[in-house]
Amino acid sequence: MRFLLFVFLFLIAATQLFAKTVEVEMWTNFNGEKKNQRYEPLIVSIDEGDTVIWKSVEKSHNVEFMTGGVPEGVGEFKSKISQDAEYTFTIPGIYAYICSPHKTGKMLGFVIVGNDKSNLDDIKALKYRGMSKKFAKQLIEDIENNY
Ligand SMILES: [Cu+2]
Repeated sequence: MRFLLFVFLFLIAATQLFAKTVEVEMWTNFNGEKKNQRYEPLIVSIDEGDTVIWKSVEKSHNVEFMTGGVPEGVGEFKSKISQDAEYTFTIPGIYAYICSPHKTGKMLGFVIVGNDKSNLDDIKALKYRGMSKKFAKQLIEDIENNY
């Protein structure tokens, strides 16, 4: 019995210990191309408890969770423009986020937490505007097929 308790406590500690931090870059001229505003990478797959840091590599970008584009129970998140942002993901599911000033372009990204794609239909039903519509479709296909 004491051994089981030990194993249990060890597993809890291990979860904390092995929590990862993943970086996503916010670019204005990605790949040296002018006005190629986007996140890199576009999709990240992480475990519960992991943290994403969005690096303000080039100015004028931020991170904002899309309304209805996050798992149930997740609150709003909107970071300051031109600053690094950080968020620890504790609830599994797919998160869709945009850059507030450039949401009609390609500044759209996804985080998949805990290999959980159960809210994929919600993600598909979101209103993506302008150029991001086609781009979102490609990324969602990628999520469906490769994650
Ligand atoms: Cu932007």
